[in-house]
Amino acid sequence: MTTGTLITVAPTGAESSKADVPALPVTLDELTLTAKECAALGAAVIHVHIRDDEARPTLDAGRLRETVAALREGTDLIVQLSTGGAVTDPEAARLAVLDAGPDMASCTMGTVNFGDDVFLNRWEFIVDLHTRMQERGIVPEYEIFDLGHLTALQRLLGKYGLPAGGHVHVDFVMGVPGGMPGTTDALVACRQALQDLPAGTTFSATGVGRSTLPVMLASLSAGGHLRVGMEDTITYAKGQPVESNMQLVARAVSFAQLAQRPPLTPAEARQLLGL
Ligand code: KMH
Ligand code: ZN
Repeated sequence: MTTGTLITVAPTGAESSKADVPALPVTLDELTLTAKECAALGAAVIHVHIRDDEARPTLDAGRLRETVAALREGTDLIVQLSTGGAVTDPEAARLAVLDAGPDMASCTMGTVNFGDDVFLNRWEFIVDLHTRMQERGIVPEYEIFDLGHLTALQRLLGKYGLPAGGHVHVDFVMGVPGGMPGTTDALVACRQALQDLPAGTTFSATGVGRSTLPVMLASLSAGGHLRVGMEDTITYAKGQPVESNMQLVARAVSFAQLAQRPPLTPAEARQLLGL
């Protein structure tokens, strides 16, 4: 059944530097302002990576708690912390992200080459993340960088049970050099594979770099949801840098409206995601 569109904004990520991308929100003030403006446009979820005083990626526990509190105070967005962090972050720090008590957290379903790096997600680590989120009532978003990650998710749910809230939501992260391509064919293959997951499983998709537009269009036409933001996209069109996360959210909202699947409110999104 086709519903409205869940729009997630991923405003910062861990890969771009502030020096290279000055519009990237890196301070708490920049992040909360971005969050408020994206919420006003139609975003319902914010996928959060934070930075330190030098704008480097960090998983500092105090900063994460402060960030969750500020986003809750300033917006009604669903706060999803990244447990992916940067490719250099150790597993213990990534697990400790859950201590900040977000509504949701990401859980990547396997190891993937990530440009010249490796984004390591061992099976035991995935199991730890999944079961700790179950215990704490944190709803996961399972990040799928490759088709086989969906098979790993099927195995995870079969062995360890459904996530907190009982609903399964996945995000196809497409077009990472080393992962699946950001194409309609790849998205359809992933959506087909959802038939082996619990009935009612929902998906979002994001296309990195130049796959942003094809993935957005494919996801909307296939009944999926959207993640957009400067974590994944820093070029709006050929030769035109992204000016702000709001520009990307506004484009996603207009595409969703064109598809007659308008943005879900945060309250509707909470219902969809089992929060
Ligand atoms: N920064 C990437 C290495 C996530 O947030 O869970 C991992 C990532 C996935 O962004
Ligand atoms: Zn992320």
